[in-house]
Amino acid sequence: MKLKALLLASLALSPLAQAKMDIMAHHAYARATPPTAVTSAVFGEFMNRGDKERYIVSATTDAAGKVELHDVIKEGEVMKMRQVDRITIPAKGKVELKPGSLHIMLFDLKAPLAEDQEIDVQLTFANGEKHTFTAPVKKVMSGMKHKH
Ligand SMILES: [Cu+2]
Repeated sequence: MKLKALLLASLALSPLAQAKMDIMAHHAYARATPPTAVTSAVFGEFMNRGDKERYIVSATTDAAGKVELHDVIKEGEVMKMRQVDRITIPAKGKVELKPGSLHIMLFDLKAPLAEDQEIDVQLTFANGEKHTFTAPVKKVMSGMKHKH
């Protein structure tokens, strides 16, 4: 009991540990792929409990050779993906990554993503901090065609 209290106290005193706890990933998942696909995407809800805006500037995963941050924009009647420099998580707020909107794009998959697998994804923030979360692989209803 005492040990736990001490541990909590030291966590609270460490600014890095404190800052890391500000970011939380919820309902994260990666899109299951057909056996021949080499691209996929990661979605989820990212919460920021801190009182400063935070910026995701890059992401990595062992599952993919290349990872980019993407958004989807409408050009006339056509939905197009484009790379973005950063994804902002508002202070005391959240950002939702979902099909047809912001997502973490995976290229050069080392193996197809099959349902019930899990992949670890590491985010890097503008301030240099990193945050790793686990994304189970799920089938995604194709609400839109995902084209490059
Ligand atoms: Cu994309």
